[in-house]
Order: sequence, then C-alpha cells, then structure tokens
Amino acid sequence: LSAAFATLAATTVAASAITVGFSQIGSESGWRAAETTVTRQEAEKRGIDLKFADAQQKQENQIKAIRSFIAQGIDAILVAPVVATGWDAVLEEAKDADIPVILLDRTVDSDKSLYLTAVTSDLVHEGKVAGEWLAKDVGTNPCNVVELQGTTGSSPAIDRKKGFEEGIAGHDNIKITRSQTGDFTRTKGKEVMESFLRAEDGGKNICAVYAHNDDMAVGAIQAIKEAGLKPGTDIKVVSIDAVPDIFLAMEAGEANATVELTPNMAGPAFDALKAYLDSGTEPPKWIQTESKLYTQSDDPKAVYEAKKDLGY
Ligand code: GZL
Repeated sequence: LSAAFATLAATTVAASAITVGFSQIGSESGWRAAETTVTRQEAEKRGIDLKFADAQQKQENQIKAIRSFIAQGIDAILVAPVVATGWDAVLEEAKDADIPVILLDRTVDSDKSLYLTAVTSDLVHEGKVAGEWLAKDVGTNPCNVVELQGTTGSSPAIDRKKGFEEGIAGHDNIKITRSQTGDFTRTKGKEVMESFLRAEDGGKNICAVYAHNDDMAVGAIQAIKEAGLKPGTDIKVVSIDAVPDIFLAMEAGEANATVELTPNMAGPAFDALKAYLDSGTEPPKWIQTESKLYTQSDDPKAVYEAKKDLGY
C-alpha cells in the first residue's frame, strides 16, 4: 500500500511544476558564479521553480536555508556543501520530511542514505592530473611547490590535495614546501602567495604554485608579477576549474595548465530528480562529471572566447 501511495505521490508531484530549493555556498569564485547561472538556466529549461539562497560561504546559513526550504514544504533541495562535516541533523530533518536532497560539486561525510545523489567531478583525479602535468613538465629537475588550498574542510580541498600528492608520488625531485588555504578566492590567493614569496627569499627557489582553483591562481599570478618574477616561466602555475580568465593568463604565458570542472552540475541533478519523482527510480549515489586538462598548447584564446559568455 505504501509503495502505491509513494507512486501516487510521485505521480502527483510530477504532474505539476516542482519547486526546488538551492542552498548555494556563495560567489567566492568565477566558477561558483557560473554554476549559479547554469543552475538557473537548467531550472528554467525544465519549468522548475527554483528558490535560491546564498550562504556567503557560511555553513550555518546553509543549514538555516535548508530548514526554511523544509518548512516551505518544497519538492527537493540542492545543496553545494561548503564543508564536508556537520550535515547529519539537517539531512535527517529533510529525510523525515520526505524531501530528497542532491549534493552539487562537493560531498559530505554523512551517511549516503541521507541524500539522493551527489553530482561532482572526481576531485582526487583532478589533483592527480595537475600533479602529473607538473611532474612531466619539470622532468628530473628539483622543484619546490607552494600550494594554495581550497576552503579548509571542504571535500575539494581535501581531495585535490590528496590527488596532487598522488600525481607527484615517486618524483622525489618535486616537494610541496608550503601549503595554506586561500579559501578559493582571488584576494586570499594573492595574500597567501605574497606571504610564500616573502618567506622564500622573494620566490627565487619556488618552482611552481599549485592552486586548488583558478581564482586563487589568478591572485597568485598578480603577487608573482608584483614580486618582479615571471609567472608561467620563473614560477609555473597549475590550477583547476578552467574559468575564462585562466585562459587569458595562459595566452599571456602567465599560467601553464588547468583541469576543467563543468559548471553544469544541475542538469544531471534535475534529470535524476525527475526520474526519482516520476517513477521512484533511485539514482547512483555519485553522478560523476568529466575533467579535462588544458595547457598553453590548447589554443587558450579560442577557449576563452568559447567560455567568456557562460556566466563566470
Ligand atoms: C569544486 C568546487 C570548487 C571550485 C571553486 O567542485 O566546489 O568551489 O573548484 C569553488 O572554484 O569555490
């Protein structure tokens, strides 16, 4: 009987336009802004009524927003979780209210039964691709790397660090000598890179900077130039996201490599949600998006032109 009711409920919901709440982290990076743009477009395409909440990068604001969505009795919740821990209680409340939750671009440590699916890239793989690129680029030359980590405690910061270390494993000539969070922002990325340059005798023995996202890399590029060094040659720059501005830097020879992260996590999320609401189809717990390495030899000007109007 309960199965019949579930199907009836799902069918009823599917018949009318659905309302989805989106707890977005904020707008800390160009990539995040693009994800918001694309999510609104994907909702529009499907006639989904999207309720948007910007948390200014604070977990407590995300939890408040999710509770408000639950109180409004909406049909589903998207959340890009700023950090990986501290979600059990609010996810339990959503489950008790029979409101499916889908994670976008970051994961949480909570039990997988507490969310419908997570739409993310393979964050470890991204870091590994970045590490492998640097290993290939430097060969057997000694290379001291400074690392700009993403938001402390976020799954991308944890996984991209892990992946990069896997990528350089076995290359004892490559060492991460300094590593600190730049919180995924250009401003913090620049500030932390300035402190690295000061601490490393003006940057003479820094061979490369690995930034967990392009926005911190762009900030680091600014700091390197202001220190009188040439980013892209004196200090190699490798990062992740593939936002338009990193391709402008590549065109100028100031950045070397980036690993693409699609801003369209919502399309696959909405498709999985529809199958679930229409016919109770349980999606896999992870829907993986593709990653692609871009370097200076991939016509950065053309890539910039193709990406510049996508809402970054
Ligand atoms: C990664 C995503 C990260 C982006 C950053 O999946 O969570 O958050 O790489 C953004 O640009 O801040």
